[in-house]
Amino acid sequence: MTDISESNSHSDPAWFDEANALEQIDARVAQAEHLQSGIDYRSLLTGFITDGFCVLPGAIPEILIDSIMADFHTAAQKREQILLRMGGKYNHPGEWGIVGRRKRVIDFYVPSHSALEAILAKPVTDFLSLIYDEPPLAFQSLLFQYGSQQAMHQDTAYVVTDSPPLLTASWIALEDVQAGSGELCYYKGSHRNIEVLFDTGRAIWSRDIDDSTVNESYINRLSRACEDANLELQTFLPKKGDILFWHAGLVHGGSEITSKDYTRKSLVTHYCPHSGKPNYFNIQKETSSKEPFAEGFYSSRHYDVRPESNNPYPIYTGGEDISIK
Ligand SMILES: O=C(O)CCC(=O)C(=O)O
Ligand SMILES: [Fe+2]
Repeated sequence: MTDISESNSHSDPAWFDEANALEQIDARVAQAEHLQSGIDYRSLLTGFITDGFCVLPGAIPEILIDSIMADFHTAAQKREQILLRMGGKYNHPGEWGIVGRRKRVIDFYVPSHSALEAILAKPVTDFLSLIYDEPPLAFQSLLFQYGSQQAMHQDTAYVVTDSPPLLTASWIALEDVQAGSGELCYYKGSHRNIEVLFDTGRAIWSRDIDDSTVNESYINRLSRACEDANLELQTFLPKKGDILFWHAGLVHGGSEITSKDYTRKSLVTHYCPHSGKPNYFNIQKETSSKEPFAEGFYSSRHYDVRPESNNPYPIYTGGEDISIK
């Protein structure tokens, strides 16, 4: 069942990884049409290129976030429509009782229209279209109620597409995040020159091929590489509605939860260019589709989002047969 094309077919560097990327910003922003006013896209691109991430404050209106959270609470009563994941396993229909701690809701933008509006909000599609030179495809998301405490990693190790350097993610704060809640953390600048392979020699981890020691070794060597390069470990303490975008190579994770009652409500989404292909398109060929929404597109490994399917329930709730968190 595993079908991981490790061809990394896009061998040309993305424009934002070229040596003269910073010099390209002005022309690219000037050429872009209909960008939302009041947002400094030049600064965002500069941060993304230089640091591997950038922050867009107050990008998602409070009312939309409240609506996502209302959908989240309604969803608790409609367990069949929601897909949870915990400890590398899917959980469906979700046992909601302990959702708080380690569970995350997968692809909540399908059952929640408000979540879809947020992950393809205009500032998001504007920024990602500048990055991609075409509209983005949102293809996987995780909604967290508490900190993930996920080990440091680069997303390309687990989230597989045909164009690894073009993978991006957004992290939307669904509340003001407090220190101690298991904040998102990252090594600033780690998207450049930090490349650590698994002991297998591969750049991608596969749950059905590699055991957990392979993963642990990778995690340890990755953090060590960042420390050896004297990269600064930073944490993200956003306000509700702020968005952080990160580059495919940014080494990041969830810090330890030191105040166990603090929530850390957040929505993470992975994107590739609209013309790109998430790995699951090679496996679920019939049901994988790219649906337009606002100025972008979305797809899901877990739901059949084709309009003709009209099926609100997840269709794929199985085990971990490809690397895509
Ligand atoms: O939000 C976090 O703690 C990390 C999530 C993450 O790394 C991811 O979804 O790719
Ligand atoms: Fe990640």
